[in-house]
Amino acid sequence: MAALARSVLRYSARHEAAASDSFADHVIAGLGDSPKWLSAKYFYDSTGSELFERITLLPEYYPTRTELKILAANARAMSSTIPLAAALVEFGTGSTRKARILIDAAPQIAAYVPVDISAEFLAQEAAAMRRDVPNIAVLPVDADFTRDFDLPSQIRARPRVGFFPGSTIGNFEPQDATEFLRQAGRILGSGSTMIVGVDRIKDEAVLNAAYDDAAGVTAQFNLNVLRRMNRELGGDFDLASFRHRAFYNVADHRIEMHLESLRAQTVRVAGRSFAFAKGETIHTENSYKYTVESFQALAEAAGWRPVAVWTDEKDYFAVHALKL
Ligand code: AVJ
Repeated sequence: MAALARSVLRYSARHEAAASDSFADHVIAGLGDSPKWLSAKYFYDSTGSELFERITLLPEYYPTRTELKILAANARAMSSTIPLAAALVEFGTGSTRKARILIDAAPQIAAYVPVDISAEFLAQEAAAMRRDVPNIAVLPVDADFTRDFDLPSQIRARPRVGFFPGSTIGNFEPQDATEFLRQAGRILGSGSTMIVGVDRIKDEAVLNAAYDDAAGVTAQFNLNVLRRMNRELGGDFDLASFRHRAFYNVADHRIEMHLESLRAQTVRVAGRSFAFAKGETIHTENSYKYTVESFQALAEAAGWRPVAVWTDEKDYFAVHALKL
């Protein structure tokens, strides 16, 4: 499913330091902490991935359709930032839909390198791309894109273009986003290009609605992590005793998602008991928003030079081109 790629992000350095790679250890660390937290990467089991796909179609959830519009409207201009015989390296390929827009507009792209931790999903997407675009080399890399990985030897001599759409970068803490871009630069090498989709700071009401939709799909998406803990870790969360909360934190420029306990209760999961006060929350996600300038400053701090930015008519979303 499209969302698998997102599951490798470190959502906070502090949180990650406390938690190991296993879901059980993560839950024990996060629910044992005060305030309680869980990494947003655990949203994306198969139900969560399907719910995320439904989110992208909601009237209130503007990011996906806005970015697709920006890509389609500016694909030729984006193509002009891409060198001859380049390799397009996509970090955390969810669906290849966005990359296809670039590839269709940039016939000089000679190779496509989707990087994802889900080998099965990757093989599926690679096969579809080979079928539809037979003239480019499709070279999938089964790796965690937030860590160091090796590019396929076949593209050693090619200029590289990184592609990181979807505002997935917003799930990183800002200092981790800088570190990620620096790391991407190390992997792609000097002279390379990076195209990054970033959600923008905007009217609070628009942001709040996008993460608390009228149909309640985002609420289901958030609450699904409780269901997942019940199923995978023998939990006894009563989903009716928690509610979805999402709000824009103006000072920190981020949407926060929480699960709020509607009563005082003790829950068992992963072989432990966790007490909740009435009104206490589990912090389940941060989704950082940037101005064009604040993202360019972040990119510059990571060693990249902003060369172009494309936006929509409402200034909701930005696609940045960076050069190293
Ligand atoms: C996949 C991280 C880009 O932050 O907008 C959507 C995830 N969470 N609704 C976002 C999400 C709630 C999404 N990203």
